[in-house]
Amino acid sequence: MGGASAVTLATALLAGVLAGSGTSTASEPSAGSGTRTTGAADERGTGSAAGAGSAASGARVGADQVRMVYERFAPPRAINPPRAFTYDRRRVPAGAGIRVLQRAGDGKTTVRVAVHGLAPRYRFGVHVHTKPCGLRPNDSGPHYQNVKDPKQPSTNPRYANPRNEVWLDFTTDAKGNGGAVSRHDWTFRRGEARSVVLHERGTHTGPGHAGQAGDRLACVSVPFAGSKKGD
Ligand SMILES: [Cu+2]
Repeated sequence: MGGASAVTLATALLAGVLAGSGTSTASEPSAGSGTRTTGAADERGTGSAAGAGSAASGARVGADQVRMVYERFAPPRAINPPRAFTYDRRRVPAGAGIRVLQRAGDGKTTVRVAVHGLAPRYRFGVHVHTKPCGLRPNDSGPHYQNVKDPKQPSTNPRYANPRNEVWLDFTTDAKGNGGAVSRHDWTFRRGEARSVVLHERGTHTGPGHAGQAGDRLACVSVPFAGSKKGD
């Protein structure tokens, strides 16, 4: 199948974005140059591209489950809604791109996010949320927590911390590229991790407002693989 090679390519692309510097790799579709023709093949290569600039795929590589999503942000619209919403076109312009790659297996989860075309030199708070994106910024629900805080919304650092939640805060470079990676020794409960949300500032860690990061600027729906049964 083409899945494994597509995933390998995606990893290489992410590495290119994450490397960050002013030079974009030849294979990265649009991080630097503004042209996006060269990268078309990698999107199509998954065999499940849903249209220009939009792709999602799932695969198994060895014992690991892999999910990969690439989307371009678009403003909310009720008819034919996008999978990636921007609620703030100043900091997340329409047409900016986001790629999310998840690997899960052996009781561990790795999530990588890479973006291009966002506001330059800007600190975004970024987390995995429990519901898909929607027309309203809050549709994506609360943060995914491995151990759920009985008190919601959760602002207790015992629960709202980057070990119990998936935080992917990053600061964009001068070109608006950025990315982050998280690793956890647990896996998602199936169907309970559904999106990645970009917030207006880096994530707080102190008591009373831990996990908070200001307004939700943008959101991409991701059907994260989960191997753990729900509670
Ligand atoms: Cu969040």
